[in-house]
Amino acid sequence: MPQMTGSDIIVRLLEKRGIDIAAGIPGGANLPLYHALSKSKIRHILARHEQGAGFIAQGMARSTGKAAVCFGTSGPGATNLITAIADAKLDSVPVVAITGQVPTGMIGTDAFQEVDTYGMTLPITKHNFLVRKAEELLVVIPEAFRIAESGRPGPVVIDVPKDVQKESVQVEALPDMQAPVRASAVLDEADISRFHAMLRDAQKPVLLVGGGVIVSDAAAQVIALARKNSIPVASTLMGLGCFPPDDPLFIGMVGMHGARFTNMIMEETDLVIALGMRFDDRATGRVDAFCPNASIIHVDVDRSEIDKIKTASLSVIADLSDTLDQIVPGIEENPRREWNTHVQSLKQTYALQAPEPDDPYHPVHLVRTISRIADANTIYTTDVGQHQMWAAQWIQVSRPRTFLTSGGLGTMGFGVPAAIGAALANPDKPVICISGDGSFLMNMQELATIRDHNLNVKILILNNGYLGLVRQQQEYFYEKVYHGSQFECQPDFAAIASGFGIHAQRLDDATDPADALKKALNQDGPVLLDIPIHHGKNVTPMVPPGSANIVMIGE
Ligand SMILES: Cc1ncc(C[n+]2csc(CCOP(=O)(O)OP(=O)(O)O)c2C)c(N)n1
Ligand SMILES: [Mg+2]
Repeated sequence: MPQMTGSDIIVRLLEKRGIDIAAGIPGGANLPLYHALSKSKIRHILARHEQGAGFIAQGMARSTGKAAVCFGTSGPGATNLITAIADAKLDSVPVVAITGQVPTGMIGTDAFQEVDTYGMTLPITKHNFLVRKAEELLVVIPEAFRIAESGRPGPVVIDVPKDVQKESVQVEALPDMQAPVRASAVLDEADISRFHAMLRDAQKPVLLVGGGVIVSDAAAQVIALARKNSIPVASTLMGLGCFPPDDPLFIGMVGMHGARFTNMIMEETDLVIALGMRFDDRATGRVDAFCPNASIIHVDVDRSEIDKIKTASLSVIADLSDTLDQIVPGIEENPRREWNTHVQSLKQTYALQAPEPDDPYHPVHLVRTISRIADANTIYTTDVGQHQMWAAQWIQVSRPRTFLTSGGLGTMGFGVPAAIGAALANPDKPVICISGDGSFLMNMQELATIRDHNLNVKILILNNGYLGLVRQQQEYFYEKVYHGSQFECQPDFAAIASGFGIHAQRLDDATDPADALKKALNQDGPVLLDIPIHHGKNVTPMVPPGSANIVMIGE
């Protein structure tokens, strides 16, 4: 019966769980854990800020679907992780954050670097633990992974006091790591018939897919359902990638920055089949005016989402992939000629407008060029702002888990570290981070991490000298008073990246951006391009916050 310390138990169980990469930063309160890690095969990625470590874990988790791990010390280490944890909660990402805590005897004394990590993370985690004894880790670590990955995934925090990390206990045998529990369900025959009947009776059905389709690996079933019954498919921001964008049935992203035709079709539809989506306000606009003519079938693994925002006529609380396996076989083939002809004509008349081709530095042209020339296996990450919305509108995302974006929390600073995580977990795939000049500055210290591991990450900054999405709202809704949204100093991003040892270039009028993009994407290793764009370009159309989606301004 070997003696093991709490730290050894953590590390051995992480290894048993198949964790081979984990990001973090050490400090006084997690040094015993780091000492144990030094003897492990787990590849430690030294981030330069714990928020970076949290988003690196997210990049791994979002691109693979498997829970990923990050570490932080007590106090500021834990507070720095908070934003990434909250972000994972809102986008249902399985992250296990292991934080150091002051020794148990000092908890509650305002000890050096003490914060109540458990209390602070209670509302932003799926579950959290404060471990009091080393032997508890034998239960807590497997539980944390099971919870993070089961049903609707989410972040779990394990706060481990320093004395617990050091405590030595007899361990008979390490526990098995349990597989995540799928919320599989055998559907009620009555529900299946009701689903079929509602679809049969509908004249203008639409499938509305969200991030849950990706989480549940249900893209293939969604495609089968849509094609069998010729149902147009709209997506939320988080659902992008689960339906092929070039399929005529695809009608794009709904909501605040959706195309006109998409929101118009949602206005007309008489049946919304909402799959793994939660009626977020950026998708619905004014809720009572969202799909005003439609009945709703809502399938979601999380009971608390049902009837939370929109009341469903039929709801199924179960894993989507499982549900569709039972629903699709009984779906009738139906060409729905009239509805689809109408949808196509709206699509033609009210599609997103690409600007005239005279300005190659127009952000829409740039994003379309990136999408056209990038390798088909590319994983994209974005930051938050106009560039994110142009990316969502114009990048042809054709596979699940290849468009990683901070949807629910909308966190500037997400893009670069998430790209690192994606690159670490997918060494065979190119990674492109589309960022903005504001967002980039929020986690650019992770350029050092990129350099450490020579990651194949291309960072493309659409540089408008502004907090552009804020500027756009001020232009439309705040009397064109641009208070606090214009940057006075224009950092030399290429010089900064070079300072980190990363190949970089600032494009200018003399450079053909398509050429420069091609060269950058074909180059081995990390590259940063600082791409000037005109500050006055807006993301259109736009639904004014709080308005019905049918009220769209801009082209
Ligand atoms: C951490 C954080 N702070 C503030 C905001 C509010 N916000 C949303 S978009 C945006 C502007 C982002 O600027 P930039 O990265 O340059 O992107 P752009 O809109 O110019 O493309 C701001 C400040 C946010 N989303 N996240
Ligand atoms: Mg900007």
